[in-house]
Amino acid sequence: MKILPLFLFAGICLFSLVPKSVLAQTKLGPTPSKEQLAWHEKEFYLFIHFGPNTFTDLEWGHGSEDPNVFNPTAIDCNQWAQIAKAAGAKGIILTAKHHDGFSLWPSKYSKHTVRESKWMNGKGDVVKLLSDACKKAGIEMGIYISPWDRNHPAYGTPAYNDIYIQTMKELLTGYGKFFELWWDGANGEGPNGKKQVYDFNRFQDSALAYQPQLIIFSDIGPHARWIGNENGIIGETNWNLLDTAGFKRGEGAPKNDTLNSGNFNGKNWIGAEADVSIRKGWFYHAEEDHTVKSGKALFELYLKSVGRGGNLLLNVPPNRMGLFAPQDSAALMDFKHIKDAAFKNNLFKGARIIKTTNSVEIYLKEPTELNAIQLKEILNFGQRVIRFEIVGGNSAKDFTTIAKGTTIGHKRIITFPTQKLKYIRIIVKETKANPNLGDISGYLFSN
Ligand code: FUL
Repeated sequence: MKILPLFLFAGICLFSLVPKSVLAQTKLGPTPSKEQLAWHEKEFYLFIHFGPNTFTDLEWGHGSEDPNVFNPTAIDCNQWAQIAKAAGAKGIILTAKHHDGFSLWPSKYSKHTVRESKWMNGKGDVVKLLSDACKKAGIEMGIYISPWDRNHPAYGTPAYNDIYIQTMKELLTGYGKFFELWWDGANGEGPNGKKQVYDFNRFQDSALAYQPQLIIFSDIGPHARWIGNENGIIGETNWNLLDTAGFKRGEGAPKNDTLNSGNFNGKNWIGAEADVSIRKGWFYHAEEDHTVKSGKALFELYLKSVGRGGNLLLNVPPNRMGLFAPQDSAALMDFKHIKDAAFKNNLFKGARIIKTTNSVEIYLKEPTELNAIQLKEILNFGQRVIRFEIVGGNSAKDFTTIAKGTTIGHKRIITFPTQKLKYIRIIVKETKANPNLGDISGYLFSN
């Protein structure tokens, strides 16, 4: 294959600014809000499952647990926030209330809370401790408030919808801004054996009235979506677009495959968020200490989530002391180390770059070993690229195909067997409209 014409703009660096041609463009299909654009930039944050289950070794508490079981002996939310920060996480989402209904803050609307426990003589508030710790560490906080409540006596009656709204109000008006509100789709039975008919429209309107900047996550957004699995793996094809009309959260949600890849022509911008636990369960269980994923495994997950245009929400559950366990902290630090090392040297730095409408050519000074290329799409005007190919070689004669892929989105990290390359060409083979590619960089990840 022949190299495209001359390097007209020899010496320019990678396009880090939005090019004029992009600014002049009009929107194509649904586009992200400014909050969603900021959310895409976050890429990686932690999830914290903590509550009575930590002490009873359950995953789904029954709601009838004695509140006194909740008694962390050395809780330190600063440790959580500092480790999150050190791991490169941009925030922490806390299970303020899981399905057992136990509130990690002294909610006025429940009798199953930290107030009823002997922890800190009933004066404790985990939401407050974590929100202070996140502010101190300079990371953001999000909140998981399970609509399913196996404790609340009103669950299963219309009154519960109002109670749920009041509960959200307490959290959304009492602790400063949260970046995300996490809605689980689970809808089981409550203490009276009844299931709740959730009024999600009112829940949504109320939550956004209290905190308009919130990104609300659920199977169908409205702002961020579940990816159809809890393994942290987003589809290789990943549209930030989803059709939600006629679908519900939980049962009645779009098919898992659809959630995993989005809809090609979806009517709403709803980015993918991959939730996965660092260990087997969502809550801490000592017998699962050996299941903690290695730093390398976490980096693989990063490539399959953030590297496929979504965000990674990694659950790290504190132990019964109320601390991240040493294994989990060590794995997080390994992950950070591997990730930093992987992206330390952008081998395309200083390269000549030529951009045409549908291709980008990278001309390196000398043949260079590479096994990863990172692409980005500027999303302000819509996600566009359908299919691309990466070709390259050492001379015009020996060009071969290095990788092929579908969709780019916020970030696409393509890995391939190590090759020595001097010329690389990214060709957009199919696109909905003029592609808006952002920075392109190349790396040699160590194996
Ligand atoms: C699920 C819940 O049922 C699990 O307990 C956990 O909270 C997970 C993140 O979402 O649907």
